[in-house]
Amino acid sequence: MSTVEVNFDGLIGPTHNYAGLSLGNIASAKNAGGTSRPRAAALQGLGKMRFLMSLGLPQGVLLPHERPNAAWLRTLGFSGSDAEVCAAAFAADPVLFRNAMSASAMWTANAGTVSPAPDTADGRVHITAANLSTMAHRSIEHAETYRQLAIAFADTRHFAVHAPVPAKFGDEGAANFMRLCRSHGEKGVEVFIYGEERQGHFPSRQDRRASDAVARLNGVNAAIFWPQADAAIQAGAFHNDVVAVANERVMFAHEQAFEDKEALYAELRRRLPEFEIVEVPASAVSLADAIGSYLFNSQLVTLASGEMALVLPKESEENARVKAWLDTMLAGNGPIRAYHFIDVRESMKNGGGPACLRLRVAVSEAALAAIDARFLLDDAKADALERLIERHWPESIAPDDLGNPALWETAWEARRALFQLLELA
Ligand code: SUG
Repeated sequence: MSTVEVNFDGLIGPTHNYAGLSLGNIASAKNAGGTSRPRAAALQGLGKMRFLMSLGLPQGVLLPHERPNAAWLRTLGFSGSDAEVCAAAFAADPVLFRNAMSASAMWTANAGTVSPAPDTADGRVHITAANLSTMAHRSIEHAETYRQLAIAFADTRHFAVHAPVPAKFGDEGAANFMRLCRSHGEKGVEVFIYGEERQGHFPSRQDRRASDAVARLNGVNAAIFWPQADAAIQAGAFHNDVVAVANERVMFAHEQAFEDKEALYAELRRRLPEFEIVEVPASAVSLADAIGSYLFNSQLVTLASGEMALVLPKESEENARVKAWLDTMLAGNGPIRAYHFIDVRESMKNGGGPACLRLRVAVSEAALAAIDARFLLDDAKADALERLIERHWPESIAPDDLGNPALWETAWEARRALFQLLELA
């Protein structure tokens, strides 16, 4: 039976804004205080999903979370109706309130870690929701993420969805995870990349113990745990997927992505003789260029022809050194045979490229059929979503708008309309 990989993209929510909440995320800091365009952002994200479908790949969608998050603010002692809770929180602590407005659930590479069936002890697909405990605005995602995953993957014949590991051990999900295998349907080696705290000015967000726990929860047969290079974290690679991506037997990575990279490559070769590394040297593309262009935060996909293609952000095309490297790569006879640039600029300005916006779930045909179809996309649903976004998503959000009750009502109403469209309670 054939196995396919479904990309579950996060639909970009109506409160998408630039509040600069993520220390260590250079784009988020640079664009803090700017005016966002939620409608354009959501349409860009949907455009990416449509593009992947046009490549012949199945596509899924996860939904924006309830924002502003009045339930969370209530746990912090604010009371009254949702609007009263938000008004009180905004008046008392506008910085705190910004966390309750973030649309960060769009970056579903951080929703959880997925171990496909061929890798796990019981032969089911295992998914552990990520706790995202390092950043306040992201730490409030896991409850709803877990609920959505539990609905989408409710069929326990094929799936097991696990609650996040406890908060002390920061886990950022698939953004720090790579799977190497001959093909999606074969047994893989799962590589868990963690950060080692070395007192740098930027935090590492993935705790080794969290990676260990996720591998145990998912029942992973073959796992490797490897430290992300501190140089990469301190240069702004707050997740491993900013400097590396893998697909089947191929890893596409920056030379400075990992500590002791030769040992990692040797271990991967030992476990998977077909392993192939496409490594970009710092002399061609510096870490700063890689992080500025998000070259590695691309989707590396296998097409029906068996060839691999990269789906990159437009920012990679606009960096002359990155573009030159990509052209040299294509002129050679490496495993990556095509590239496509797409516009997800609104998300990019918060440090979220094409790869951040999707969670990969490799499934057999039978498991695909068992996924709750409300979370799968086709052209008709994409058309309906587009109309919904055009109608309900705000055109722009300036920093001063965040405290405006009319914006809160618009966001809640947009979510109600979305849930109605998808027939979700
Ligand atoms: O966690 N940005 C996200 C970007 C996540 C990117 N994901 C992956 N690399 N997989 C983050 O830093 C910025 C939000 C703000 O500043 O308002 C933000 O949370």
